[in-house]
Amino acid sequence: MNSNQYIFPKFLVVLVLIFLFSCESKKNKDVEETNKSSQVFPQKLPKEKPEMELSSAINRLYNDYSAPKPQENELFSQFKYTELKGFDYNNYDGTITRRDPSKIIFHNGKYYVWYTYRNTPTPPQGAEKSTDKIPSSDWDLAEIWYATSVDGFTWEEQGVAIKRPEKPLVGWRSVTTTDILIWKGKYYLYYQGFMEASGKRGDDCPVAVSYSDSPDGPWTPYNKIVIPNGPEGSWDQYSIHDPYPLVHNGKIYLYYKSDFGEKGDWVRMQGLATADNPLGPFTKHPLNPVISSGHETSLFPFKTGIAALVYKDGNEHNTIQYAEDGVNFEIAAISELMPYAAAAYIPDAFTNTKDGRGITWGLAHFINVTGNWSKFSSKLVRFDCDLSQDLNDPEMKEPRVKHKPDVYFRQGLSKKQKERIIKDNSKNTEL
Ligand code: AAL
Repeated sequence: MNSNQYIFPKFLVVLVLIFLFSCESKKNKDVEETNKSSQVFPQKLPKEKPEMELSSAINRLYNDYSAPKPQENELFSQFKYTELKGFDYNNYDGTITRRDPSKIIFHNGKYYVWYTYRNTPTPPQGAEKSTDKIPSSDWDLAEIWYATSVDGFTWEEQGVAIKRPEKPLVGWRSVTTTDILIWKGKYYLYYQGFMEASGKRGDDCPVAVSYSDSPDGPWTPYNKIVIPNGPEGSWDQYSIHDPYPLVHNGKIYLYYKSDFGEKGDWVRMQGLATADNPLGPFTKHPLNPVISSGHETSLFPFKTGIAALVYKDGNEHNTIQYAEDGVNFEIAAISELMPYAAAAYIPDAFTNTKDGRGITWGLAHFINVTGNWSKFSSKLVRFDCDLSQDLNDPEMKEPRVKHKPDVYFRQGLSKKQKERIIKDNSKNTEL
């Protein structure tokens, strides 16, 4: 037989083998597909994503959350609240307010917190009635005060940190809603610097900064706008609120909120501005806004990324979010009764950590404490949670917040809603 005759049968054998193999692998694939589609979701919730066809909800369960159960989701927590001792509010008559606390730092054996402090002869009266003595809003004609504590429950008010400067310096009308940065051993307080009474057009202001060698001051004002409002027509054209600095990737990551849209129907979202120097220049991130919801958003380093407490406004209110890059945030957990203006004690807020340990407590505020709009004032409170790699508190990981019936009944129908229901009933005709 010549060599060609040898090649031909070999070639044929190879062809047959390829054919048989492809049939076998198709059969296996078909079997696998059949198995996948015929598999039923198991009785014991798998810890890892199962190899089977899954609905979008179950895909999301394994793709979006750190664990398929909230009890094991390290970015889920309940929030517990405690009254603070050491602050007087004139019986909540509306003349004294403390609100929008800063992150908490620990220095020389004491916790420090800074906050908006208003002490005016009257409660807020709205922009039209406001004067240089009468506040337009709860945070108008305010200063930045501070307090210290050895246990985080009882506080000793130390007095003013940042006064309102003389007109026309930034913040002459009101300095509010501050947050702290520690950078290369110096202390920086960023705050909203109002140049007119809040509410005239909107809650319009830029951000200013003062600095000190000690958390007890004295504080030197930079007396320039450090985070400017955006250009005409941009989302952050009018307000740069809630300045919130962290250190991440070796830079200052200053998150902030802006109110935009129409008065009375504000949209609120969060932006990011970064800098290598606390006094700027700050560069706003090209993807701003980076969080679609939230208000006074609190953030903290978590593992290699940044986590955010997002509540109050927007589609994604009542969520805890996470961004590996500190920019592209995804929902990591859903919670309720989240702290307003949460300002946590974050030991690694400024350490440029690559393994953020998370948070277990901080201060927040309750606004309009009495519910009487003619006596509007706010108070500082403490919250506790378990959003920490170093704590395992199962009570905090219980998804059900147990409310007594009166909590539900207090969310009763309004007069308008009752009238609508009565009207709807009258439309029913006898069948
Ligand atoms: C707060 C913050 C800012 C706003 C006002 C006072 O919750 O968002 O500080 O300007 O409300």
